Amino acid sequence: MKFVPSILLFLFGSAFLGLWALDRKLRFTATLAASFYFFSSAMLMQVAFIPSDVGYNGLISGVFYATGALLFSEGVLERSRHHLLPWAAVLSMVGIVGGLWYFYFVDRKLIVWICILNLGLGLIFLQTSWQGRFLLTGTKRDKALFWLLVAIGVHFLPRTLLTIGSVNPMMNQDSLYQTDFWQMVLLSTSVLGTLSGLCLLGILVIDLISKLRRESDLDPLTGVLNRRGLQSHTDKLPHLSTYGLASVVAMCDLDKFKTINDTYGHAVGDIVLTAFADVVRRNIRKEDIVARIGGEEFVIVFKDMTDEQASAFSERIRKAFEHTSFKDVSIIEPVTCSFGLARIRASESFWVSLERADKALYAAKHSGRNRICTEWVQNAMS
Ligand code: GH3
Ligand code: MG
Ligand code: MG
Repeated sequence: MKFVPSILLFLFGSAFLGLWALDRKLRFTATLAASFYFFSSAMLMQVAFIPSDVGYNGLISGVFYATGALLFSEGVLERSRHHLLPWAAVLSMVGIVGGLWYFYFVDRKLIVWICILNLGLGLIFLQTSWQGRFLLTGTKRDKALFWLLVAIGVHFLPRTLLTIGSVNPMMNQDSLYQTDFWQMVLLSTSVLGTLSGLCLLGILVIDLISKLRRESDLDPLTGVLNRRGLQSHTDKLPHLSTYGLASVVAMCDLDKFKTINDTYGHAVGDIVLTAFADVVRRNIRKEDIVARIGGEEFVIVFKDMTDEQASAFSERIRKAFEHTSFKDVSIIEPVTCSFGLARIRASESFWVSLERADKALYAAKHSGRNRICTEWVQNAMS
């Protein structure tokens, strides 16, 4: 029975390691795995009396607890691309190890020894939550992580006070390890360890699922939305904005793209596609939507725009692309694109509006390419 907490913590460590194996880019899951392994080993040392010398047992398990707490904190911050302050980490480690050593080997004071370990660990978590207070402005998962850090940090304080009332200062470590009080400490640590592990694991699994969902909405070549992503974004599109304007959809197609592929190769074609997506991204607003829905076919949704504004934005993209030079490849003739624009009508689905934009694009292709045709003015401008 007494090994259950170590085993549970070990299993959580292995679960985090498994998550890391699934996605090596999530380095913080490896940090969290290491943290749980350190906690598990520290508990194992205490319940199995390894090493058997009480002073060294306390000292080494204390170092392991502190390392576990620092790795836990680093893992939580690393998830949001932040890091522990190095001086705070070094200071807490030196403070805890120095204190445990001094109050056992030099001036043996059991209560001070226990306070140093508990308060030291509590302070590591509280300092991390202070450093991670930006989590409070994040998602629900970020907030849950913040409060988890606070709860773990705060729980050490009453535990320390309780220790002072319950432990006889004259007692040595040997008899302390035999008391019901110590068993209670071990039990509460394992309950908290299990709850934290479950909470973290839940958060990380949801993180992973939402990352996969986001990635499945993106085109891997250009990084803009794919057809599926466009569908989910346009499902939420309001028909009329707060300004009373509707949105305009542009269907864009690269001109004579097959010739580029045939002359320079498919790899160069890919560079051109990526460059086009970059030009679009640079020339639209952040509320607009861009997606690649076919080989060299892109859709742009200009939100809340008048016909003239949408035409002007499209014209800006057309001109910018015409003058683009491509990274690491020399293409002799300018590569151009054509646009077909249609207004998104409240009475019809987005895809019907897109068909009308496609018709306008067809007109642009037939009237010479490298131009914009709109459903409202069927003649070309270039
Ligand atoms: P138009 O001006 O009439 O649009 O002529 P086009 O040659 O651009 O039109 P077409 O639709 O005949 O050619 C599209 C080409 O796009 C054919 C295909 O080889 C190429 N293509 C489709 N997907 C990709 C891709 O992912 N990468 C590259 N490099 N080429 C692609
Ligand atoms: Mg084309
Ligand atoms: Mg095409």
